[in-house]
Amino acid sequence: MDCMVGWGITNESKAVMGTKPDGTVKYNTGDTHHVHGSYVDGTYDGKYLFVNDKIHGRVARIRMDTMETDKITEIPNIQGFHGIFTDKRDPVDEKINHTTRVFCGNEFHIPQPNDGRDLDDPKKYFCLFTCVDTETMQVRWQCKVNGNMDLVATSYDGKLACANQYNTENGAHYEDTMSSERDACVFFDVARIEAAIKAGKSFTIGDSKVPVVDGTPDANKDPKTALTCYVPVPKNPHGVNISPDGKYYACSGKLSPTATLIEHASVLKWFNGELKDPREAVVAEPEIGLGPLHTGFDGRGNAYTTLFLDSQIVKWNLDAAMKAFKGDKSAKPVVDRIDVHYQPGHGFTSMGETKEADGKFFISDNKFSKDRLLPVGPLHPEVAQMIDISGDKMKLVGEHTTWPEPHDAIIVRRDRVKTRQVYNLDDFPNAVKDAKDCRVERKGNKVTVYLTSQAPVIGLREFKVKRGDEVTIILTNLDKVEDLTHGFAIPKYNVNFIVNPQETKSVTFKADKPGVYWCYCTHFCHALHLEMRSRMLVEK
Ligand code: RUQ
Ligand code: CUA
Ligand code: CA
Repeated sequence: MDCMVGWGITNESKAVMGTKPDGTVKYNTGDTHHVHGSYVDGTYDGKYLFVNDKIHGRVARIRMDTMETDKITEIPNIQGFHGIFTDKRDPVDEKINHTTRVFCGNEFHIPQPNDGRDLDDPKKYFCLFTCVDTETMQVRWQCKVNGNMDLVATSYDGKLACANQYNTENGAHYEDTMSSERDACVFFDVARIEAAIKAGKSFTIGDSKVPVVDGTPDANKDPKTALTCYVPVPKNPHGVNISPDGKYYACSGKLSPTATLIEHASVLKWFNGELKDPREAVVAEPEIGLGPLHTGFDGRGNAYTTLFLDSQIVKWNLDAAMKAFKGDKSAKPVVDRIDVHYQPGHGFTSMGETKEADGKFFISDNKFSKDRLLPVGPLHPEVAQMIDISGDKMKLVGEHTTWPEPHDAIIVRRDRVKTRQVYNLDDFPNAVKDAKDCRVERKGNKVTVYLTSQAPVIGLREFKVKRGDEVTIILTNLDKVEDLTHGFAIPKYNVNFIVNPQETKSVTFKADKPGVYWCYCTHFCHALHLEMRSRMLVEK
C-alpha cells in the first residue's frame, strides 16, 4: 500500500493487485529483487519493465510511459521467485526481434502439488522455470528442474535462457546445500521446450493448467533431444550475466573465489551433439577474490564483479582469463580492484545488459553501511556507490543512501526512456470530463459520487450519503498542467490517493460512520491548496 499514489487504495490499483472475495487486496506484502526492461534489437525499447516478487511468486509489468504497474501475474506451483529476465528475440521466428517472453527462476523447491504430500521428503520437492507472455501476461509454460535457481540471464539470439543454481543437492538445510563442490548453471533451449509443448509432451500439476515439461538432468541426457543443459559451476554459485557481445555468461562462485565463464556457442554445440560434456563449455575460471556475486560488463572486454566478503569490485579481463585457463602463465586476468562500503551484492554497468554497453559507469549496491553514515538507530540505511569505469583505474564518483536493502537495478540511457507527462482523458472510460458533470447518483444503497479536481476546487463543495451506503467516488483531475497533481483524502475512512493531470481514479468504501468528513487535497498544488476541500456528509 502506498498512500502517496493510492496504490492498494484505489479500485484501479486493486484490480491490478488482485482481490480476495471480500474485495480486499490479496497480498499487501511483496519482496522485489530484480528489474529488467523489454528489448528490441538487443537493447531497451522503453516499453516495459518487469520485476519479480519473490515472496508470492508474482511478476509485475511496469509501463515505461507512465512508470506504473499495469499487470501482475501470480505464477502457479512455485515458492520463492528469484531471478527474472526478458528474452531478447524469438528463437523460433527470427524476424521477431523483440521481447515476447519473460523468464522466471524459482528458488525454493516444494512438493508438487504442494497440498500436504511429501512434507518430510525434500528429495521429492522440485522447482519450475517459468515463461510468461509479455503482452498477455499469461503463463505460457513451466520446466521442471533439479536444484534451486538464483539469477536468470538470456542470450541475444533468443535461443537460450539460463539460471545459476546453488542447491543442486536439493537439500533442505543450509549445510546440505553446500555439500557438493559444484552446482550448476542450467541452460534452457527455448525453441525445443516450446516444440515439446506443441507436441504434447507435457504434464500439468494440481489445479494448474500450465503445461510443464521435464527438464531434470536424468530426463535430458541425450543432447540432441535435451531441453536443458547443466554446466557445472563451483560452489553455490551466485548470479549469472551475459556479456554485451552475446558470447559469454559469467557465473560467480560465491563460496568459491572464482568466476566461471561459459561460452554461448559451446552450449549450443552441446545441444547439437557436437560437444561431449557440458564442462567443455567452460572457457575460463579465474580466481578473482572472496564472495563473488554479480558481474557487469563494459563492452570493452572487461568484467566487473562484486566481492561480498572482500568488500571490493574487481575488474577482470575476459581474454586474459581465457588465456590463463588454457595455461598461459603470463596472462593476468585481474586488472584492478576498488574498495566499496560495504559488502556489495549486485553490481551493474551503464547499458551493460544490452548490446549498447557504454563502459561509463558501474553501480555497487552495498548490503551494509556500518560506519559510513551518521548513526540513525539500529536500522541503518544502506549505500549505493557509483564508479567511473571509463579509464584504466576505477574511480569512486558518487554515493547515496538507499532504503535497505538496495538489491538490483539497471542503468538505462536517457533517450530510451520516453515518459508522458500528462494522461489522456479518453483513456479512462469513467472520466468525469466537465466540472458541470459532478453529481451524486444513487441506486439502492449504492452511491456513486462523480467529482473533478481543478486547482483549487473540488467539483462538489459537499455531498450527502447515508450511513450504510456503499460509496464509490470517481475523481478526474481536469488540470492539464504538467506535474499538477491533486490528492484526495477522507479522514477516518482510510482513503488517500492522488490523481495526476487528466487522470481518473476511483475508490469504494462503506459509509459506516455518520458525521462530517472533510475530503481534502493532499498534494500541495496551489496557493489555496489547504483550502481545496469538499465535505462528505454522512446522515445517520
Ligand atoms: S541475487 S544480491 Cu540472487 Cu539478486 Cu544476488
Ligand atoms: Cu489540489 Cu492541493
Ligand atoms: Ca550447493
